[in-house]
Amino acid sequence: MALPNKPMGELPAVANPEIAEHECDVLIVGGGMAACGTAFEIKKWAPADMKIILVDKASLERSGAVAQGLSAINTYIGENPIENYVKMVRNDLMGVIREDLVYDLGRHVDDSVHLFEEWGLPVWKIAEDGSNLDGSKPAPKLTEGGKPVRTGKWQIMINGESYKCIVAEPAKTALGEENCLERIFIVKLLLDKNVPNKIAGAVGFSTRENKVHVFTCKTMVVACGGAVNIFRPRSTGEGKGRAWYPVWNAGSTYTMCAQVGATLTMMENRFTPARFKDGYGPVGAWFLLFKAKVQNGLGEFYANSDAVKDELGKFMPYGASPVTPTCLRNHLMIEELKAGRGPIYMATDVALNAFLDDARAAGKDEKEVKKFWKHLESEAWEDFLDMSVGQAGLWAGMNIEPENVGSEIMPTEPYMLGSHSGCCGIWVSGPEEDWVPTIDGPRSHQYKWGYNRMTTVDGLFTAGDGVGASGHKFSSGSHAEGRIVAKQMVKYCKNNADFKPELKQTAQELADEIYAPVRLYLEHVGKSTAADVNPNYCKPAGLMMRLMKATDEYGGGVATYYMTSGKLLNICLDLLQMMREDAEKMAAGDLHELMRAWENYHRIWCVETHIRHIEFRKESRYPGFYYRSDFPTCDDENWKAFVNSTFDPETKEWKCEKVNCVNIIETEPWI
Ligand code: SFD
Ligand code: AMP
Repeated sequence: MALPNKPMGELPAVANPEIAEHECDVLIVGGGMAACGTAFEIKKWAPADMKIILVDKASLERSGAVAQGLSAINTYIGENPIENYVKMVRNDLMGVIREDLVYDLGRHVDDSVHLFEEWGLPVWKIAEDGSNLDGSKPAPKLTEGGKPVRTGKWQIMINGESYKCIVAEPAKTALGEENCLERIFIVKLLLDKNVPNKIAGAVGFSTRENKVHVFTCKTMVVACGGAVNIFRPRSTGEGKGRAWYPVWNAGSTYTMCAQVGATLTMMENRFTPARFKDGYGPVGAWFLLFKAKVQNGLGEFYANSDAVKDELGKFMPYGASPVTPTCLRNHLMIEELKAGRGPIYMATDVALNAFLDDARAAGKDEKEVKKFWKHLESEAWEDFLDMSVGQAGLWAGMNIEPENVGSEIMPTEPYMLGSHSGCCGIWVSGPEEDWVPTIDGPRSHQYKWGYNRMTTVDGLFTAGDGVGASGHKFSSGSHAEGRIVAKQMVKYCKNNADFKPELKQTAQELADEIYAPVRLYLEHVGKSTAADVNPNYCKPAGLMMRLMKATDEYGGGVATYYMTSGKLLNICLDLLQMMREDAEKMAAGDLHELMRAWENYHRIWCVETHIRHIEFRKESRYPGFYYRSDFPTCDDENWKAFVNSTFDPETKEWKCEKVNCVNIIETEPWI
């Protein structure tokens, strides 16, 4: 249950918080799309006496990436063969994906979309005469044969400002409000005291009262989204806080699972999205629905030139595919910018006027054309208003009329995620079915070990941004994956009915650890005149800037046009190592700052895995997302493979390894 917002200001932290202990069978960590999927689904399979708790850092109704809403559902298979979905994902992610996971997702995702519509999400439909009904006019549902407005082959348009509220409500209702604990930030996962490599609980703290929460459970799903603010954002100073992905997701999923020994995969992958400059507005609908093209500063539509074909030819076979992979589209843009032919515009003016010309050519009179234009204009604005309000504000503030001028687009700072157009994450078991390859060796090499979406740690599951090597799930796929996990966790619980989880540390020891930054602050705050400047501690805000400087300059951030090298990466790793040591000296005066402190720990860890993986992979697999100057090409002969890494919680050592990537779906023809 949500605690009310603070009356005024931040709540000062105290040295000795209250401690609450909770016992349950299933713990759902996170409250985003994936976690809501799990919460909604699980009661269908669980016996009535199975105790299930969900714990979210924020409030379910508006937490996670979908907080502001979305204007499209990017994965709806519909009339397409699932095999083609796998091919699209494989091509966009430069050949290296877990096809079993992607196929499995493809066969379940539409069911979640149908539920969203049933719960009240307006899906845009096409009328009998081919016109666009938006989401506001009566039309048959998708399950009744209603035809969605497709932007691309896989995406459908929605009126999605309230998307997250619509998805959260049935999740909460299914689980029971009393079982949804909100405003609790989970700091770390806890292994069982007696059985090696088995999950037994988690610990976190309330961001609304001085209270530490300790959970014991038989099984758990961690779905805390991706990692934001790990690189210096383009919006600094007065624009700080504006980012594309949700600022409050701090890499908790990857860090917390890695720390208990879960194998990670493809952590070298990142998503560097091209977005409308400064407002981070989405580009997909503009490219796909409005057929807008990119134009350089010289007014050239560079994307179809011969020079571009030659450039793409360097990245075969991916450069030759009918839909250029997202990273290579970025690469082309970066080449233009580096050659001084910036800025890059989304030619909104050309696209919108072409629609009007088409309407006139189709015999519409000027009154009809005007009406058509009004409709088109409102669709264009709604694309932003539904999911990126700041961009609409920026357009208004800059006097931008999209029909008269183009808008700048720009590759942003990098993000780590596994559900959008990226694929970093955790190595999980695929479905226990014959078509999924059986591979000998440790779990970190296998494709299946009993429970679909279970990590290499017993009882620990993940979904959404958490599952690696399986991108392009988006909001709908993340929800569907959460539902897959729900059923598996119930099965796991039943099969482990006798397991009595026991923690290694006492609740008091855990509380001491979580509140250490508060105690450091209270001990030393009086020793200088300003609470933020003190020889005995550092503050989270300063440490975050230090992290961003290191990754930006050495890890291939915007400062170097995403270029790095073995030499630079090793400098970055040294800096991160020192930062980890100094992070022990972070001090927190209030609960908000305590959250910032622990978010920083999560970010430092998570970005360290990213840098380690890029260093290990001796090639540039995703040109346009990052480059290695010492290995500038995409080398399929040696590196069409996963990079997996595992941290040993006992020895504290990291191991990186190359793991075979198996094709399950035929590789040709392209779709
Ligand atoms: O325009 C802790 N996404 C899009 N998906 C689509 O289907 N269509 C779009 O139009 C999409 N686009 C888009 C998207 C996202 C964003 C931010 C924008 C635009 C601006 C992607 C989806 O939103 C995304 O794939 C899913 O939401 C991923 O789901 P999931 O469950 O993996 O993550 P989440 O929803 O962010 O939820 C995370 C939850 O974890 C909580 N949390 N809880 C406890 N302890 C901790 N330590 C925690 N840390 C985090 C969060 O509060 C949250 O509840 S477009 O770009 O293409
Ligand atoms: P975006 O707004 O960039 O997040 O994209 C939304 C959806 O459209 C995702 O499924 C993207 O893969 C897809 N997309 C965006 N731009 C293009 C493009 N130029 N060509 C093909 N697909 C695109």
